[in-house]
Amino acid sequence: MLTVYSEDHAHHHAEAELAGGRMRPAVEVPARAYAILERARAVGLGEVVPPAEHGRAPLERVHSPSYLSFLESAWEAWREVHGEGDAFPIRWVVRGMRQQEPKAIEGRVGYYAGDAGSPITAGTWRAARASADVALSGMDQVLAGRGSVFSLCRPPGHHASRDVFSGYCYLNNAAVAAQAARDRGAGRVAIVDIDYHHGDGTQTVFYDRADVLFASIHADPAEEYPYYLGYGDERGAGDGHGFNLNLPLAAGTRYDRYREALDAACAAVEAFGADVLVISLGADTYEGDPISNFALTSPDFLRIGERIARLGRPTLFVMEGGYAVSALGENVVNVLAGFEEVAP
Ligand code: Q9C
Ligand code: ZN
Repeated sequence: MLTVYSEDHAHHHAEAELAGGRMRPAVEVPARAYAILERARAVGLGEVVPPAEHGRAPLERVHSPSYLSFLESAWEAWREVHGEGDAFPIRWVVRGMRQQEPKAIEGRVGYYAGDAGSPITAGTWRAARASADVALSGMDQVLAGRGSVFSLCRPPGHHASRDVFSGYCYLNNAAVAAQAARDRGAGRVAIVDIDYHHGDGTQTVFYDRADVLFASIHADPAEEYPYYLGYGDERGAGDGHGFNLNLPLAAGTRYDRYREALDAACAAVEAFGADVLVISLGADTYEGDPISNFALTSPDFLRIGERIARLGRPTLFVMEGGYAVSALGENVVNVLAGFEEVAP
């Protein structure tokens, strides 16, 4: 399988995140991407190529121009006030407040932030743009007729919506790639999100649309981040009604139960008749993940890849979460290798 990868991810390297009431070492770190790349090379997964620059236009199909301008300028504006160091929100726009971007950087950060665990660093914009280019270049290859491509994105994207950064995500790589496929003539695009966390950003982007199906298997948001979206009764709105499928699962979920949810997501993709499939590939469902509570084993990831391949669709894998760095390469590449066993 072709892998698209950019070294530029390393420009996003936060020292710490606010978690559990204190600053803790960041878990979304450059070593994640290096581990995946190393494993892909070790098992001979296939060629690794850099992305092509796609510019701002495909980003503006998903994100608002004002949000993109904010992301591009936020760290510099923060540095002018607070000096070197990562930017974090400390104030949010909540119920009853004016939904409008203020002038001060502290107010701007809080206006666009979904949490305080997603620092904006000096190189975040550069890395996030490269990550979106990795997804877009992968989609170029899929649309050109490659059956499957792996976009080794970092930072991840599925918690970012039109104008919100959150959950270590700044630009929604999977949504940008799915939209690009639609814009270039793919009739129906399905996104299946197998990250441990609900893809709230992706769901929000496509919630009122019938041309992009979003199906997600994730930890029950009543118990787990992102808490405020991802429940089973969210089926889509307006024209999009029936084109959103959430499959929340309990803490401790093992593969026997996970497989049933994956079958349900795959059945939805079949019924929808997807021309192109985008997989938001998180491996934080692994039993050893430091911030998650499912119990999938490394061999289970082979089964996931095999099941996805049986859908028989042109497929773009877009990397999302997964924080057990020592097992991350094996788990991610197992999904891709399992896929190739069925669909070489
Ligand atoms: N102390 C993705 O997997 N915070 N994002 C968890 C842990 C947010 C995960 C707190 C987790 C976001 C792409
Ligand atoms: Zn996740």
